[in-house]
Amino acid sequence: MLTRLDLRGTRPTPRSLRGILPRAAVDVASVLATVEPIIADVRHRGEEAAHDYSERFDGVRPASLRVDPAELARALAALDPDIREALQVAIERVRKVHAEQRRPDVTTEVVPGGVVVERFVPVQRVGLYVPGGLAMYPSSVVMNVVPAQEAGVDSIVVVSPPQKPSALPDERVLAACALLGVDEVYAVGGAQAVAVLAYGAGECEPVDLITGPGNIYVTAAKRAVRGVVAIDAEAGPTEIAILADGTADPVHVAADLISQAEHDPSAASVLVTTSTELADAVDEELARQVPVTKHSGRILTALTGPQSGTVLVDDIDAGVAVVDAYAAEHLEIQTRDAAGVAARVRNAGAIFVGAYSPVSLGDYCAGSNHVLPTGGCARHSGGLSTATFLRGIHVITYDETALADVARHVVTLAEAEDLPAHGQAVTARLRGQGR
Ligand code: HSO
Ligand code: ZN
Repeated sequence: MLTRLDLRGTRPTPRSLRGILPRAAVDVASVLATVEPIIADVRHRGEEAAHDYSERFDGVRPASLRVDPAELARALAALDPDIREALQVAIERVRKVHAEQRRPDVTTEVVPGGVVVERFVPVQRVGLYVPGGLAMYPSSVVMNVVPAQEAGVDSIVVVSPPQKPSALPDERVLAACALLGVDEVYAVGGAQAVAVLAYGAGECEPVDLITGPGNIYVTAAKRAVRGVVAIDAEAGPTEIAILADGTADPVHVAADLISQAEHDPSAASVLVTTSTELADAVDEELARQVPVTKHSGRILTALTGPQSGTVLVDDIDAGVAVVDAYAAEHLEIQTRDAAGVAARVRNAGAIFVGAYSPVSLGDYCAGSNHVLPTGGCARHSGGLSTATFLRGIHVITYDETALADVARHVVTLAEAEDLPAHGQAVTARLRGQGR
């Protein structure tokens, strides 16, 4: 079922690997021209424009942009008790991990009398995008809100597309907001939601940072407003790569490849293996499991698309080189000495180690975050964390002696850059001291 790329007997460089590995061609730039007028319109006409786009793209017109907090309470009261319990477990575990990511201030005495403190200060107001397209994502409410809360963000806003026929965001998304104590929720999705967050509209004041994944229009809109606000990352379709040897169980490998393909017809599932027997067995398993799973149509599209495939390698070292070049959003290691292999991987959004750590555990209840870099961005970025919502502010305090001791070096560097007034700002303080 999966297209096969046989790299055995070759020694591809990281650069050539980037060119030949399966990967979705996501062209965010190509939709910028579509989202820019939407953003401009919402910026100028505010709430009414947002409703117009909801009507056009979501097929419903919300009565108001802000969801009445009474609706949140109602959604929580109506939530299935099993879902509520599961969300509570997810929240507890995610909170446990993200609480430990808080960062104490760091004080460095550079010289006696010269101190630099790095103070970690939360962003004041953040907007969290929770998608609602092919699937509904109350779990993404947890993954965005908990790190923001643990960072100490004062003002947390959730936006999520209005659904038919209620014209409100999905019930479970509303309930998750209520469970987490978030009461500022707006019924808006797509590029228009990003515009509402960046510029403000109706009751919504502008935010300082927008996080959370969305479709290509949301991603393009985030790119368009970057600079006016900060964004976490540009999320593309979800990806799973599995590095496996002959010890892996093909039933599990197939199930995990299918699990992420379930998100989207353009999701990517990539198996990297040293074993042709495993590759064959996984193909057989896919042929058996896909037809009996609920969303078999989009799963089949994702698994047979050019973004998915099996890569055959000579040995685990070659496999590590392949997964490093691919830099998957989610990487599973299902090999002998999985922990040892995982320790050698440099590029991945999150690494799932051994037979009992499937990606879907991390999607919900491992305690780790599921908002992760896609499209190779794991080469330079990590996933959402408490640190995403913190800024390091350097606080510099030198006394007179400490300044005087380094003054001549400041003056020298200022003159080297032809910026003598920089030097004078130092010497003006030290005149008459014989220095
Ligand atoms: N795998 C998705 C997250 C998710 N899965 C939410 C299920 N619900 C991207 O990491
Ligand atoms: Zn998932």
